[in-house]
Amino acid sequence: MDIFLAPLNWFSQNILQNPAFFVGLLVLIGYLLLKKPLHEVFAGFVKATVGYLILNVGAGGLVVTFRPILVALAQKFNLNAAVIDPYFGLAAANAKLDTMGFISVATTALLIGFGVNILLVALRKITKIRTLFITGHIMVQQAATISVFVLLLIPQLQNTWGTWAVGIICGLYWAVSSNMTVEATQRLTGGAGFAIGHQQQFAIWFVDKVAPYFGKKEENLDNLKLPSFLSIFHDTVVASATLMLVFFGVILSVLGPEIMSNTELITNGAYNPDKQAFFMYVLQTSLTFSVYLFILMQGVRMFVSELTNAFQGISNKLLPGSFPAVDVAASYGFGSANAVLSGFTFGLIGQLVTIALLVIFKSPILIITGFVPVFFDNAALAVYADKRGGWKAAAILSFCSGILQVALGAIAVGLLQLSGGYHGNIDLVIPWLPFGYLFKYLGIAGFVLVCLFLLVIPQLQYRKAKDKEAYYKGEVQE
Ligand code: ASC
Repeated sequence: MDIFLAPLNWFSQNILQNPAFFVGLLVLIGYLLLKKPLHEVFAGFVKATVGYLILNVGAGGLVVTFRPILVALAQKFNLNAAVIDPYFGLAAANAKLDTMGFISVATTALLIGFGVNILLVALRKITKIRTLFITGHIMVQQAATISVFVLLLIPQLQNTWGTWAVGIICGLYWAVSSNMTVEATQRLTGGAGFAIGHQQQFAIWFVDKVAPYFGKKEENLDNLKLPSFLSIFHDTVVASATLMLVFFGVILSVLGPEIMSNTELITNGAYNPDKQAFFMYVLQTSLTFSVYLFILMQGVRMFVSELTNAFQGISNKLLPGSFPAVDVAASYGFGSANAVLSGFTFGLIGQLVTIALLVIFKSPILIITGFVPVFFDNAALAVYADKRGGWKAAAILSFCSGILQVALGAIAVGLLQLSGGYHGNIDLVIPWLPFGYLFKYLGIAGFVLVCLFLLVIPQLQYRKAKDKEAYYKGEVQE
């Protein structure tokens, strides 16, 4: 058994859970299949891997710098609350699985899920699935949260079958949800040949469908007529720096030098009173947001263009008609320049209003804004919404998403009896919260029902497509 398991575990740890190398490997294989000269294969591998590593620097910088600041707010006001953020969610889910005696389920389920996804693509003539979810760090987080959903809420599965059940449902969710983003993403990117495999695929599908009802696509953020002095905000660096100066400027000033110099709390970029004036520290930290955002977009550009070209090799020869489902940040460069920031802003307002309501109505479970969902989810939803329904759709839909993330996040914390945090990304409340209730009240029947529901979705997508050839090619059909 070990002979099979050892290479699989090696692959899982070194490649699958490290998407930079996974994407690099896909580019390498893709270019080899396209019979490119070896030096071009090598260059493609390097550019894709380095591009993804740059994306990691940007996304990682944003996450490690700004997450602790939001969490410190809770400390300052003595709030004992759950942080809705996938990294906190991962810790909370692992703690839960540990007390239940199932800590190793998620890693095995990850591999099973990936296998299920490949199988579903291979059988695409029957399953209608076109997408392979390759965002490993997200799969790790989701496998842990989904393990809690399945094992806690369906006690009959608290045995070896449970690992298979978690793996199967993870694989189904990865394949089906990313498949739902093909049309929206192709429309957004003008046919760049990738889909989204992250934490908001159901929401992207939904936003793409409803955005036209909220406004006109011509009235998008790029076309927004701003008075001449405000037009400087069409530049992402200027806009993000100014917004963050106001937003984090206020937060950092409220937190004050004492908390910000506590290195246990502020693990990255803590304030050092001996080296800098506090005002300058606030200025620098706020502007750092623009730095990381800029880096992130740069990395995305690099790896997306390589992956898009190389994946043609894979989708022509290896897994015909397949699309890679990648990190949602890949979509940011294709929208209006300021959609990302407007999604973050309106999502944040939605979250803060809802948190205030939880406090006012004395909810037994309080929620703290987590950086990852409020930024990455809502930014993406605004990018897609703006493309289809202009700035009004972007604002309204990201605001609604902020409300749902908090309100339903609180319910999920209660349902899963988690302490300290919940995953919090929009897909992990809808559809996962309703899935959870089906598990809880119908047990194994609920599990089967959810699997069938997931299997039916691509069938409906296929049935709706007027041109079946175009469906497999991911061509946009109006
Ligand atoms: C997540 C998560 C991250 C970011 C990153 C965005 O959900 O866990 O680290 O979003 O993937 O590019």
